[in-house]
Amino acid sequence: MATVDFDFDSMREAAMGVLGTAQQGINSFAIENLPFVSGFTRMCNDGWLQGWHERNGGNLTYRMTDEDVESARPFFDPKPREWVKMGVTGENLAGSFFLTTGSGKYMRNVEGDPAHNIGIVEINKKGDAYRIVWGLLDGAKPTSEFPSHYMNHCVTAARTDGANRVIYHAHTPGIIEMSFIVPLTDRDFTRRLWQMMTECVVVFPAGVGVVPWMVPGGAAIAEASSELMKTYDTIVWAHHGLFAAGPDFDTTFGLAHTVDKAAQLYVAARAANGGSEDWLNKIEDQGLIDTCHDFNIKINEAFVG
Ligand code: 2HA
Ligand code: ZN
Repeated sequence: MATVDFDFDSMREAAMGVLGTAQQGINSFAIENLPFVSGFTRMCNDGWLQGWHERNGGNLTYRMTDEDVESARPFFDPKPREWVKMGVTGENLAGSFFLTTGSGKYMRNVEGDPAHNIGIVEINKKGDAYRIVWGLLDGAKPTSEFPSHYMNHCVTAARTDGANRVIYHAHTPGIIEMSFIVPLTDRDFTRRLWQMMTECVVVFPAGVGVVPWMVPGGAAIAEASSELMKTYDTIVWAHHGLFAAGPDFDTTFGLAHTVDKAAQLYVAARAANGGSEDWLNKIEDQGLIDTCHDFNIKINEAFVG
């Protein structure tokens, strides 16, 4: 009788190889489909489509919930990378995990290749260093603005009882244009933005804070921004763009969108008016106050009257 010589060892190896590849396929498919990752990558692409992210401009961070961390943990590297000092300290978010865009990475590439362009970092117990636990492949690092993002997260989380989770930085053209022609004060920017479109005062009733031109990427601009984030969800960086804070991707993107649309309206209306701010018609302060009253929203009274 003829015998067939089965080589069970090599058959098992081949089967394990197929299973291993399938497992990896499922894993890499799944992390991109976790709701917090897909919401994040969609927002990166939305900003790109608005024209706010030329080259590597702009960055986004999201503070993960405990459930997000548990759902992502199976995908974490077997061995986390080195701890890296941030140059700033924020104790109230020590131990948190963030999803962040990468330094030098382009927003337009995030959706197509998350693992190379974004990553998850863990903050240490002192709140002064991070380490990468997933993504940012091939030596990539978190955004150069990570110190600003982290400090802004610390103050907005404290101010909202933990509700705030998203910090977004975009090179929004309207805000950059306004920096040239409006005094760089919170009041001057806020009043002009509120007056441009009826719902602005409802969307950002506290107004916007303004940081004068500063060198980006360091601890000094992080400290200046986070000081203003104690009061505002939107910070103008003169001649650079804006920072927006919010509890989720929709609210934060919507805030940045509303603020920059108002800024673009201001610049266009002023140009159409021959450069003058002497408007024929406008929303009066009483109109802003009445709108907030009817929407049951508290307006920042420092900026009306
Ligand atoms: O390039 O936007 O502010 C990333 C930035 C730095
Ligand atoms: Zn920037």
